[in-house]
Amino acid sequence: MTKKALITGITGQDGAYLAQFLLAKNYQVYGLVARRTSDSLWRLRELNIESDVKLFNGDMMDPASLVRAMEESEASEVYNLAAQSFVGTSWQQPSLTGQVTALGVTHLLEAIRIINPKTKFYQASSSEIFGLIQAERQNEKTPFYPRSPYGVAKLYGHWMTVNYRESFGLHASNGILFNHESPLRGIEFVSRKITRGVAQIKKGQINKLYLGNIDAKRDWGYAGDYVEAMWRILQQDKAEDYVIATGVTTYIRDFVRFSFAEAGMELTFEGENENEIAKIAACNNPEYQLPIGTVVVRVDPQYYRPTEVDLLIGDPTKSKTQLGWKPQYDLAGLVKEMVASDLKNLKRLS
Ligand code: NAP
Ligand code: G4F
Repeated sequence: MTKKALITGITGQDGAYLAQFLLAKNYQVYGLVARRTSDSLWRLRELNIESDVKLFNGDMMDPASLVRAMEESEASEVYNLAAQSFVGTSWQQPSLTGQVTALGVTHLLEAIRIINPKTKFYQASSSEIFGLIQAERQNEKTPFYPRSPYGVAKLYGHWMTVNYRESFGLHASNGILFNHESPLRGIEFVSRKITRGVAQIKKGQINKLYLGNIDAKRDWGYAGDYVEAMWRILQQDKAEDYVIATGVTTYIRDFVRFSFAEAGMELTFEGENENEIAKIAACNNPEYQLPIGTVVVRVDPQYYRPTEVDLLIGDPTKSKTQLGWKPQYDLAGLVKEMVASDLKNLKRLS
């Protein structure tokens, strides 16, 4: 019998890749889509799956719409990927972040209890809940210390998932995912801002890229690898929580360096913090007309956050041994694909 899955956040980076992955496994895929005045289906179109999924209008802040989506989809697996997911915005809209990213999880868990408590539930938890890290490498046993309203909201969703598993016996699991990127990443996140910036500089559309704290470190993987882990988590007999990460961490400044190098430009960094600039040190790509010494990156304190997560590095031992999951992409492969995509698709608006 065809399996049915409901994905909230299907229009986002992970939602689109997960829908593509499940369709390839012959699932019937349903998605919850919040009403927007601008086109939010571009990622589904990019992957050529827009007409293969069935979409319901709904919102994580509207519990009845979630009950209806559960009822109409008859899903046996629910992936809750919807969130106000940008950490920076969570200080400007902390209440909205709490409504969507935290309370939305409870609304969906309640919809599952009402319609079909046998439904398997995946919650998109986040390495942001480790925040001010309490262990050198973060795993499922590491204490949490979120550092942003987003991190706090995710921690609420995380614990509600655990609580509904323990209180009502739901098959409810958290995937504690570390940063994962792709050509479909939103342009506000630093990875895509950088790779798109490289393409814009090349085409002469901009001459400088302004960034915030480039001394932070992240454990970056490829989104396509991570959606497979989500599916594997729901195929387990017993619901549990899993860290999904590469186990490798990299400075933002090195992501910058690698991205420019991918396009044929070597950089040197000068100064510290707000005086920091990156200049072209060598340019082996004849398509670039920029002279050696041109400043292409400048640190702008407007992108600093009130509190920062300085370092994340996951320990994915449990997911490797229990789920048999391991990432296929390394950072070099990821950067290569993102830069190539941005050079090709610069006309695309997002
Ligand atoms: P994303 O691209 O920002 O996608 C977020 C999705 O949530 C979009 O489809 C968005 O719809 C939807 N959404 C926002 N507000 C909503 C609302 N009120 N009601 C219904 N839907 C709403 O995020 P992502 O990178 O794919 O991440 C997927 C999930 O994993 C998120 O929960 C994120 O917090 C979490 N996570 C991500 C990472 C990562 O590195 N990517 C790591 C750990 C955890 P619109 O398109 O219409 O705005
Ligand atoms: O790309 P970011 O905005 O991602 P962040 O804050 O790590 O959050 C992402 O990963 C989480 C998992 O750990 C997810 F839960 C969350 O939904 C999201 O997907 O920023 C990464 C780092 C930060 O330290 C930030 O301060 O890059 C630093 N950064 C430096 N300059 C910048 C910039 N971030 C952004 N967005 N823009 C800058 O100009």
